[in-house]
Parts: sequence; structure tokens; C-alpha cells
Amino acid sequence: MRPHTPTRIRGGRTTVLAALLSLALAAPIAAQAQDAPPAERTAATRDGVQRAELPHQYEVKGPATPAARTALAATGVSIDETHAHAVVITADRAQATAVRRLGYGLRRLPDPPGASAPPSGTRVKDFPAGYAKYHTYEEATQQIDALVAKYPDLLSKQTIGTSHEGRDILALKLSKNVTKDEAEPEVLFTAHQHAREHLTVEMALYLLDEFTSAYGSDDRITKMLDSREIWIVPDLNPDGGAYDIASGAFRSWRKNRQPAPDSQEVGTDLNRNWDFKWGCCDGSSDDPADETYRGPSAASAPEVQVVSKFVHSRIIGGKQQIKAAIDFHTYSELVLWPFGFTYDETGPGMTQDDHDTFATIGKKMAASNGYTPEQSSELYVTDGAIDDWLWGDQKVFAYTFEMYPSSAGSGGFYPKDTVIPKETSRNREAVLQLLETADCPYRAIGKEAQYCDGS
Ligand code: LU0
Ligand code: CA
Ligand code: ZN
Repeated sequence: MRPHTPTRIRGGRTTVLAALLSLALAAPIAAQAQDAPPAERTAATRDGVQRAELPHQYEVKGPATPAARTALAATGVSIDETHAHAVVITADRAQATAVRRLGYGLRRLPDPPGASAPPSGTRVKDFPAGYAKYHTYEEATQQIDALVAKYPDLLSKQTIGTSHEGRDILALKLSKNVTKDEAEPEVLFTAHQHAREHLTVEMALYLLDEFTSAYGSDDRITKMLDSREIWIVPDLNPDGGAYDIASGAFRSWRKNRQPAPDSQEVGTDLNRNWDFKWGCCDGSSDDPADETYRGPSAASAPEVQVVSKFVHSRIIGGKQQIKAAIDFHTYSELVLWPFGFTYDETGPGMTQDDHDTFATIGKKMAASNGYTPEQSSELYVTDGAIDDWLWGDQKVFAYTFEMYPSSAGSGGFYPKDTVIPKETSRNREAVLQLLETADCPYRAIGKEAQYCDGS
């Protein structure tokens, strides 16, 4: 445990809290959510029914630098939004207390929809009213299967492994002559590492739909499918996504659903679990109760293992075929590039030319969608994030997009479904730009001859 982390016995908080609550509350055990893990934190409500304690969003005024935000994140909260002199965090009660102990005042923000949700214990399979156009895992799979059936020459589906709870993790390949492994630059799009970031699945579905339906009529898309192999992993965290909607009220869940060893806590933050500089730099937590719990070891999450193995499988003749990538998240409207584990722009594993290429392409993509471009650690330090791994381990020009909205006030992690068409198509141009540059990213800084000739 880091010295600046508030004193907390690993895994002990839940046990103590649960014991106190069971003494203090006369709520029937049967009223707990059926799909809640045995020791999920619970809290009484006005109707006397015991319900799972959900984390809340808070505005925290004060943190104004990456270092101050990194120190704040060390309490185990997630930082969802940054401003010049404030942030928005997601925190449970203990984490909120830890943030107050750092001397900050917290203002609680409205909870996500679901106040009129069915009582705990009811299993809900769909998104609530106002969100029906979001795709559940089953609906997304159906839509994907229909597209594969309609465009068998352009789109193929592979199951690359399964999640902790056994859901298939899919990789869709889009290319002309899709059944052949051609020597073409490959580009990877991944979505939904974080359970509550449902808009990212819609982003992946938009790309699948757009690339298939516009092939043959849109010149740029046709050219890209003719000359690239595009991989889309539409749902890296299907268990977390299902859990987030299963009670009828959004749970603001971030992690996967894998129990932590020797603990009552559930969930690893997948975007702190990748095997590059894992846990190196105070950019993740070793406490299973925390939002940014990195897991017991690098790539301990099955979902991370599955996608890591898939990426490794694209090394052919000793060369990684995937040249560029975007991992979609929400929210804040940002285009981010590595490294996240260090504030330094360059250093071991990142030359000045690499950095300049990242920044040039990143800024151009951001100019197309109106997002803010910056190095990931400008927000706060992260370690074990996917784009650090993709670059640090595989030399893939990997970006993180934080999609719509820019603030909690515009819906935060839960914008209404009416925004889906606008906010997914908003990234069409950026995605095309990345595809077009993927044969030689260094062209962006005028160094094609130096880096790409003949390769
Ligand atoms: O994993 C995260 O903390 C990301 C940002 C990093 C990629 C720098 N933010 S999110 O969790 O709010 N999507
Ligand atoms: Ca092809
Ligand atoms: Zn995220």
C-alpha cells in the first residue's frame, strides 16, 4: 500500500462495513440483489430495503496539475473529467472520505438514471427508458451476426476467447478478400474496457455498419477496405457491461467481474492490467476495492489475456502487422496518446520522432472531431493502460479516444440514446485518417523515406 493511501486493511473494509450494517439494519437478506456478490457493500434506503451501495460522482475543486490529479487518483477513485482547477471523480463512501482527508471539498453530482428502477433482486436484461437504442451484449452480437451474414466477403467474425463469466470476446475483421490473410497494414479498434462506457460499443457497431454499407460507394472507405485489414473488438468487458445494467438502475460500474484473490471485492480495472510497466508508477491501485485496481498480476484479467494473445497472433514473420489502434472510452472528448506511465514526452521506448508522429496524427484527428489532443499523462498518470502496452510492447501507434460528452452535466457516462448517431459518426473522419496513415505513420512528420521505405 502506498504511504499516501489512507490507512485501509486490504479487503478488510468490506467485511467490517458489512458486519456493522448487519448489526445496524434490520433489512431482509432476501431483498439484496440476486446478482450481487455475497459481500457487496450495502446501504439502507428510506423504504428500509437494503440495496447495493453504488459509487457517486463528485466535483472536486482545487486539483489543477497532472501531479495533483495523480495524487488524488491515488485514493483509488476514477477521475472522469478534468478542468483547469477542478475534476469530477467517481468514488464510493470510503474513497470520498479519503479525498476529503486530502483537504478537498466534494460536491455530489446527480446520480445516473434509474431512481424509478425495479426493486433490487429484479434482473433486467435491457437498458432503461431513454436508452433503448443502446445495444446489450446479446443485441450487439445479433447485429454483428446479421452484418456478417449480409457481407460475407467483407466481414468475418472470430471468437478470440471468453470473459471471466464465459461470454465470447469477438474480433471482427473487415477487408476485401476477408477470408485471406493478405500482407496489408492492419489497424485495431477496441471498445468497452470500462463497463459504464456503453457509447463505445455503439462506436464499434457504427464502424462495422459504416464500413460494410459504404464499401463500393464511398471512395475512401472502399480504398481502405481494399488495402488494409481492420480489426474491431467491440466489447472487451461484456461481463461488466451486463452487470452495469442488470438491476435496472445504472450501477456506474467500471471494472470487469472477476473476484479479487483473498478478498470479497470484485473487479479489475482492465485499463490498468496490461503487461507493460504494470503497477510501476502510482498510476493504479493495489486495493481490490478501488476503481483503478490493477489486478494481482499483469494481464491477470482473462479479457486482457484474450486481447493480448490476439494482438500477439498478428505478429507474422516476426513483424507486428497492426500498425495503429484506437481504444474507445468515454467521456471528456479527448484524443490521447502514450505514454501514460510517465510525464516525459520522450525516453526509453519513445523517440522524439515517435512522439512527434503521435502528436501530429493525434492533433489532426482531434481537429476533425473537435476533441482535445494531449499526451495521456497530461490528465494523470496511469500504468498498465492498453495504449502504453500497444506502443511499449508492440510498437503500435495506439490512441485512446474519450468520446462524448465533455461533462457530467451533458450526461457523463450515461448520455441518452438520441446522441448515438451524431457522436459515433463524429469520429468517422478521424478513423479514416488513422487508417490512411497506417501504411507509414511517420509520413505525418515527413520521414517516410527514413522509416518506411521498402517495408
Ligand atoms: O483509464 C482511464 O482512466 C481513462 C484515461 C486514460 C486512458 C488516460 N479514463 S476513463 O476511465 O474515464 N475512460
Ligand atoms: Ca484484404
Ligand atoms: Zn474508460
